[in-house]
Amino acid sequence: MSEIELVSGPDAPGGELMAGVASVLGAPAAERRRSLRQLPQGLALRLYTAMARLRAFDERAVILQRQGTIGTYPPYYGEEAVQAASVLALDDRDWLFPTYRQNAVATLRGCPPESPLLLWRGNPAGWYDVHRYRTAPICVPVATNYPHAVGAAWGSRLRGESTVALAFGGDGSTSPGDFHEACNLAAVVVAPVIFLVTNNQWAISTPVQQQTKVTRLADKATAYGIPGVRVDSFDVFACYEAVAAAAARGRAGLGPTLIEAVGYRLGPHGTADEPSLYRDPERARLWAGMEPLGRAGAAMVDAGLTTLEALEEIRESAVAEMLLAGDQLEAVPVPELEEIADRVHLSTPWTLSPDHLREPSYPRAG
Ligand SMILES: Cc1ncc(C[n+]2csc(CCOP(=O)(O)OP(=O)(O)O)c2C)c(N)n1
Ligand SMILES: [Mg+2]
Repeated sequence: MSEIELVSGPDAPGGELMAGVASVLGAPAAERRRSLRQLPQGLALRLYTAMARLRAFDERAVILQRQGTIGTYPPYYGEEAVQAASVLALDDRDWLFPTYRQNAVATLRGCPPESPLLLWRGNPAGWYDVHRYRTAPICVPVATNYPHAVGAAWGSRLRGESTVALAFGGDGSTSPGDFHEACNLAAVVVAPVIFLVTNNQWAISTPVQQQTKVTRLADKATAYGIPGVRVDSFDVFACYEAVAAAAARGRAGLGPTLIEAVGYRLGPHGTADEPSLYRDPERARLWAGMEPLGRAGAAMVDAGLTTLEALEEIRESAVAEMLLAGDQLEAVPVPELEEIADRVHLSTPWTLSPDHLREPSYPRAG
């Protein structure tokens, strides 16, 4: 397995930012092999498969966006490890609160991939059953999903259940008040919640150094009296350990954990974004060596857990699944006008009534 290329600068792989973060794949070869061989039977392949499926979804979604089949799309290339590890380290009864960046996590719990794709197509048929998959609707307003997760976790504790809730977010999401209020409340009510912050160093075009004066986002946990841990976001095995430990804390009645998954946004913010306008493409190229699927696969083969051919088969079947999902989108009927507001209000206000929406004077695009 090739070693990660070291570049200078505090925000580079191998630089200050990554110093001391929990890592399995970054350990010396003998230790890394030992750790992988000690994993529960089949876990490495399950993690790899989940990452491969997320990767195939993401790649297909970008193609569908370019073809005009879906509208805008926020790619998560490079963040598959955090997402796959989170889902697999939790029980299926635990709640997930994704943002736009983790828009396909419900597919790892059986939700058809067409659902999130239809959502990006603007078709309400893409609203999956949140109770069935224990996955909240993807959240676009930054940080508002943190208090939602605290509510779900607190509620489960009050009912005497053992479920935990995990909310995803980014470096930028640690600035708004919702994040701080959620951390504080969760600590005070001992809510079994995990705040999983992926520090990809960018909030659209704002670098993390301009976002906050805290170098290690996990340090923000100190202000609320909760543990803050740091983990390599490109290392699916380290992410798995971190989430499993945080979930165990929550279930043991010890309350919330903040996990900072440290990495770099390898792609654009969204399909309408052009990062070369505001950051050095060379830097992204250097971080690309940390890409989690290839990195995990190489280490698994090196440890004798699997073969390159077996991994290729996993990737091919994930791609085939996604081709099928993408092909079905255009056949899904466009819903009736009134369905658009169906799940927004308990009772639909007159401003969104079918009669009003069909008024010739109603403002329309174009
Ligand atoms: C409350 C709110 N303010 C601003 C925006 C516009 N916006 C969308 S994504 C984003 C950046 C978020 O960055 P980060 O939290 O680091 O997550 P990432 O996109 O890197 O996953 C912003 C400012 C928004 N969606 N919601
Ligand atoms: Mg970010």
